[in-house]
Amino acid sequence: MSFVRMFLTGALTLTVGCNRSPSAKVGDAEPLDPVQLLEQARLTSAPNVPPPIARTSAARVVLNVEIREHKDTLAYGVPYTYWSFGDETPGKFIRVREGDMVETHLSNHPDNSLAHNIDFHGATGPGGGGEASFVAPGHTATFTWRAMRPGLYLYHCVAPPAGLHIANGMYGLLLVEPKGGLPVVDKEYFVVQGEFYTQGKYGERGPQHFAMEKALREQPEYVVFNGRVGALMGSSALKAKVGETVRLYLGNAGPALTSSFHIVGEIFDSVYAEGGIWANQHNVQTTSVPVGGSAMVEFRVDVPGDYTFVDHSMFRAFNKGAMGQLRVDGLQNDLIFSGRTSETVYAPGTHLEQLPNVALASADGGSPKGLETDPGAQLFATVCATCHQAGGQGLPNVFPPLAGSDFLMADKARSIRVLLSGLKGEVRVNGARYVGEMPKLPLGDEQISAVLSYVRSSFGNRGDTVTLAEVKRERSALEATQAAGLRVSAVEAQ
Ligand code: HEC
Ligand SMILES: [Cu+2]
Repeated sequence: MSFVRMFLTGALTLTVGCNRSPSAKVGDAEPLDPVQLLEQARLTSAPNVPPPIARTSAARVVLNVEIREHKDTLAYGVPYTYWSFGDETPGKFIRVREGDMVETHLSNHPDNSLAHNIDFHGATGPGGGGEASFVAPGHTATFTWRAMRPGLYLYHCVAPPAGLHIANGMYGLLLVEPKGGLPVVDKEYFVVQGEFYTQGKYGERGPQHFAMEKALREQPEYVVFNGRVGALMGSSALKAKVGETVRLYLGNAGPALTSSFHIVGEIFDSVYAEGGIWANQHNVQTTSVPVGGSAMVEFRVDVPGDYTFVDHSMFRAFNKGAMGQLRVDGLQNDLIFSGRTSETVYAPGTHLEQLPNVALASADGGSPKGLETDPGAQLFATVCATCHQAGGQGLPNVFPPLAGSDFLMADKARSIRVLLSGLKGEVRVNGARYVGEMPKLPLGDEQISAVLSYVRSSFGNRGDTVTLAEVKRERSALEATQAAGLRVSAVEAQ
């Protein structure tokens, strides 16, 4: 933008009157008069959303987007070559106003090896701009389109094969704000679901490459929010305070699976289904976000705590990465949610001895730490916490605690064997008796070393790391005994 144009923009902004027409109906076309204001597009990186647009008339919005083919981290220890708008997946959130002319400059970085383009679902015109923007490395394509219809829209690359470009990360969200704006809320964030089809299985270390057979079968190894496993977990969780209203802008790039978006322990006050601008439903538990589509949800947060959000197709959430967190700070409100008030033994006429009432140990150390960077923390949150609970405190009589567990800390080799073979029969942990079964989990040696190192040094535990060599030693010993025809369980080996 030239200096003169910038100066003009400033001057014009000052002289615009406040002529918002409250009677304007949705669907009324903005009069197609020449747009006089000029400004740079408002863009933010995930999960942040640019502030509402205060202008009361249309502008010519200059949007510069650069395409990068670059290495980034898909999950701990898993580098992947992303193709992105900008250098992040999802691309930046673009906020324009109904009636704006969007002057789009799409630059394909000279280091890239492929041609790409951009299809704005919010544009009216052939290909959403796909043809107009198709551009080779080292070139910039420019085209202008008018944001005729307000709503929340996906944008993505549609260069052939389009599925591959999307699966490699070329997508983002665009909000065309209605003339009168959206209802005012305290916090706005955006979350885009996407799939990754890697040659290696979920969590397998080392650089991963796209697997076409898996894509054709629509069986991704990864289903993630905002581009990678743990992007919205732990210290990167979305944040709000008790009493605040939150709007989430949801997108689903797919390219295959419809999302059933759900926040555990929260109800959407309003849902704008499929990203239209009418709140068409209230009090919704789960909303679907179609592939190539969007939805907006609004809710007020009333009770503090960590709220996990998922694609409620549960194996995607717990085994493929489709999980994030919203951390709500503020004062407890017992009139809405008391938290656990007591815990007693339930033994209706069984032979079980009556155990004394056990107070539930509170989670030491608060929320899980380092989820996005520590593979052990990630595994704990997605695998172990289901049974041993988020703070490692266990469930009295059902799941033994890992927090402060004498059983865990007394014998490192034995704890490795528990993870290698599972555990069945009676165990005593901190004086309490547990008769249950921990299944043999499909964990590799690196995963066992990571999760045990994490568990043995978290929740108040003070242990040293469990090295890969130690795990391998136990595995060979186990295999040797098995080969010798001896069946041992970790319990017998105590
Ligand atoms: C499906 C539920 C389940 C999952 C998932 C699970 N465990 Fe367990 N775990 C149990 C049960 C039940 C026991 C007690 C078994 C018994 O009574 O013999 C146990 C026992 C243990 C023990 C020994 C007792 C203690 O408290 O120190 C350790 C250590 C342990 N689990 C670690 C883990 C780790 C680490 C993970 C995650 C990689 C994990 N478990 C995942 C159910 C589970
Ligand atoms: Cu592309």
